[in-house]
Amino acid sequence: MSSLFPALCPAPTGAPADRPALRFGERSLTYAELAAAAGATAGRIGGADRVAVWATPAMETAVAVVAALLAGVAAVPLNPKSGDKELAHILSDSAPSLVLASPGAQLPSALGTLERVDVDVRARGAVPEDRAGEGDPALVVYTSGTTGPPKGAVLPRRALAATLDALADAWRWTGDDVLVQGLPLFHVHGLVLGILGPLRRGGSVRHLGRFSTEGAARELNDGATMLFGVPTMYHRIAETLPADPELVKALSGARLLVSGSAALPVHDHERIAAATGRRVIERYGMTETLMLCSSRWTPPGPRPGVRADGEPRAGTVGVPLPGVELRLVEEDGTPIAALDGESVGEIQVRGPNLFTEYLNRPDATAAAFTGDGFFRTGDMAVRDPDGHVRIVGRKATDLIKSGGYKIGAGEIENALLEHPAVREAAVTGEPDPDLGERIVAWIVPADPAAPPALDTLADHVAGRLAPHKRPRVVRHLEALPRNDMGKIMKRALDHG
Ligand code: MCA
Ligand code: AMP
Repeated sequence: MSSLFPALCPAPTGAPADRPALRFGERSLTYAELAAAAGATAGRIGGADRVAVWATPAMETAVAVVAALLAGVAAVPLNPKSGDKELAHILSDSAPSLVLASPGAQLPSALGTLERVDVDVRARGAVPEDRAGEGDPALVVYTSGTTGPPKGAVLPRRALAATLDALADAWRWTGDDVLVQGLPLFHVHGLVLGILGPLRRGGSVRHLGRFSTEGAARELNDGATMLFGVPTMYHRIAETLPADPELVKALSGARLLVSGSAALPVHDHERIAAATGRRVIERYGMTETLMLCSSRWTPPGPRPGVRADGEPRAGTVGVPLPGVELRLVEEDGTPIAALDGESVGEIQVRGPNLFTEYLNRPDATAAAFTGDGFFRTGDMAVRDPDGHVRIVGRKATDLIKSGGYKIGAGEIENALLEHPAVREAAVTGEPDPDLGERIVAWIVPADPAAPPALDTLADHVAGRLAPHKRPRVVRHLEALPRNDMGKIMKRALDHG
């Protein structure tokens, strides 16, 4: 039996054979079909150390990752829109034995001579015996830091199981739930929570290919019970609700609406609650830690005697999930005991949900943990008297959250500096009603008479790194503000 996916066993141990597991557009797989298809692919990759997955928003990606997990092989999901520099880095760092892809997917030349295995979702094979240990790597997910190229967070199988079971407890998430989502499948939110989550519960997921308010409304009005999204998606929902009765009906009837990856603005939260009577549940996590906090879901309606602990409250991310040790610490490492809604400290966490290391980066791994094994999140928060965690900011101003993607200013600056029209570059984030933050490039042109245009720099960054890392605004300067040490003073850059 698969320890991660008991539902893939034949019934009665597993989910009913004909229960839908995955649906992407018109294509779907039942539990029996998924077990057979993933079993067949697992049989082709067994023995590999690590495999890359060309993570398009397609059925094959889900089957590929499940197959790797069944085979006990770590999977490295690749953003299919990665630019050449980013892709080259991830491939040389993670050194996969082969790449799993959808038949017909065009792979870039950066994948070079890597063996390609096409995933056949109609193939039939047996689920292999589960020989992997809970500490064995399940996924390597690349995440941006403030400087340099992205780092591969190695997530053990134990972390996946722990986080998904903790969420099941908090949300009463069961095999009866049908999730709809339109998230990318190369990050934790869309892949771990949004695909592996339903499969661990024996439930169903319908993936939209790409998010749209129409798609979410259609599925929620047709049997889906839960929606997962980033705040940008809920912002678009809030904007659309006043003119879309179908969307109002869809959200009003949903069991669970969950937002995460960045803070959901209170204004959007309140607009959705006012239009639908439903409160969006926020959960907080990181690639390295998986999920840390959430509001708890309780059935709607009067609940005399039920404590309000953990109920959704705009502006907070709820309470620590079962199994997660969470503390706030001051600059010097002193823990903050006060639940006063005022004392700000860095969130540090410990638990079975954590990653084990950054691949090939012992220095970065060591720096990320305290002596007593807590991971330093870099997020600053207060705790309310009832224990709710309220995130108030981040330690590093050089990390930007745009559309729910974490983006390091340093990697974009490095890419911009490789453009011949750029002499100096600094990157910041500024507030954006849709994206949360938008990327601003401050550029000292090589030739002041011919400063590079936004489109030129956006294409350059999209082609080198990834489209979501492209600047949305460019501002030209004669010089960057620097202190006596020559360090760029980003706070002096005027966002006016
Ligand atoms: C535009 N495009 C370009 C360029 N300009 N492509 C190349 N070069 C250019 N210069 C393309 C884009 O690729 C995209 O293509 C389309 O134009 C629109 O771009 P964009 O505006 O960026 O997209 P959007 O539709 O506005 O995207 C908003 C979004 C997206 C859907 C909310 O940001 C998104 O999916 N976010 C999810 C991020 C996420 O999952 N984060 C989780 C991280 P095309 O139309 O073909 O796509 S995990 C995490 O944070 C932790 C664990 C947690 O707590 O969850
Ligand atoms: P990533 O490294 O892409 O996994 O992003 C993790 C970061 O996203 C966290 O360190 C937080 O800064 C942010 N984040 C995730 N969920 C939330 C949330 N619900 N509210 C505020 N910030 C969040």
